[in-house]
Amino acid sequence: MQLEQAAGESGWPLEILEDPARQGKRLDSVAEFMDFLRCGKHSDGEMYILTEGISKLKLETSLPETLHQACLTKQSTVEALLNTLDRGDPWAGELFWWPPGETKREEVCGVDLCNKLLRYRPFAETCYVAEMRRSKRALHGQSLEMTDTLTLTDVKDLASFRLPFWDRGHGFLGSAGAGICLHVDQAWWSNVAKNFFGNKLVALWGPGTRVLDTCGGELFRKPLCERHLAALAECRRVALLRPGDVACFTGGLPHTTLVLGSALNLTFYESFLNWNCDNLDLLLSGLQRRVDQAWWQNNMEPKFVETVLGDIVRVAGDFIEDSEDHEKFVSLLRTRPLTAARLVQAGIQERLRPGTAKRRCLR
Ligand SMILES: O=C(O)CCC(=O)C(=O)O
Ligand SMILES: [Fe+2]
Repeated sequence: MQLEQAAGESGWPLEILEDPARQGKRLDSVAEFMDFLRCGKHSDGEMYILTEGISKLKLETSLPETLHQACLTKQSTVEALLNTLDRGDPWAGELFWWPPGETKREEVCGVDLCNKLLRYRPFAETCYVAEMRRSKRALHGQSLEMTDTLTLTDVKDLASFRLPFWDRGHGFLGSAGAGICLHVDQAWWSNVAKNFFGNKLVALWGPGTRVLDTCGGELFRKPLCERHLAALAECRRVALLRPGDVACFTGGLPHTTLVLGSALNLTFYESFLNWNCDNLDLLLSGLQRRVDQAWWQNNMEPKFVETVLGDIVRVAGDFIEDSEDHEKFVSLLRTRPLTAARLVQAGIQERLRPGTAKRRCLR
């Protein structure tokens, strides 16, 4: 898809989509992209895109075969998934839809994804399936981790380095006019977006933006109102993800997406924290937010915070790289007052005491 067509279908101004100063940085090199994942600064709103990343990273066969086929052959999100779901292996996921002319989403209630899709089937409104995953965690084939991901291999398996936190993540499926409403993630970590099929616009705002106050929880779809146009005029990065692209940007800054074109769009996200202290600082500041805010800016529940911090502390404390960056990372983790208190609560602070970590070289 060309940018002219994307502008026409979305209502996002062509001059913004084409603006060289706002382009996500397109790369051809896997090594450069992996370097951005491993230690790049994401907290300032940078976005990198690996063109044809799915094939370059050899992820073409990482989807369940039924889902892969259904995305290529079915016209609608509901039919594609109903065709895919196996009743013996239930999947979970949120099912959102938008009443005509509305930018705020409604949700189909329930737990079982198949049941929600069956109830939604008679309706013709645009819908989006978010956070698609297995209902129960299972042993991962390659790593022997317990995970609810649906993908068979991830960028995580291909990386030659270890990161403080790396979740295999979830999938998003929708057709033209669906997408994720403007939000920041519940945890301000980084994301790697694997755009398997279809076209999707992504906009990302920079630090200090007030865009959540004016447009939080809204989908930027045609016809765009003045508020949305004004918001887009201030975005830091914008990208049209085409089939096979892989992108990396933080979920700790406001972002929104919109599916375009006639094909179904399927994107899987992995979430991670790398060794860059600015990204750790962003994640830790996000953990200080309240937990009673609207969904588009809410913090994660304390029990999840403890799991995430626990993972970070375990990796950062046990796996020592002899580098200044790593020293700084551990020291920031140890000394941030609020984090330190939560580490004590979770009973894991002693893992970060100087001198207790095993000294082991990463490379
Ligand atoms: O719609 C998408 O691809 C983005 C999903 C997303 O930002 C999220 O779930 O946090
Ligand atoms: Fe997000």
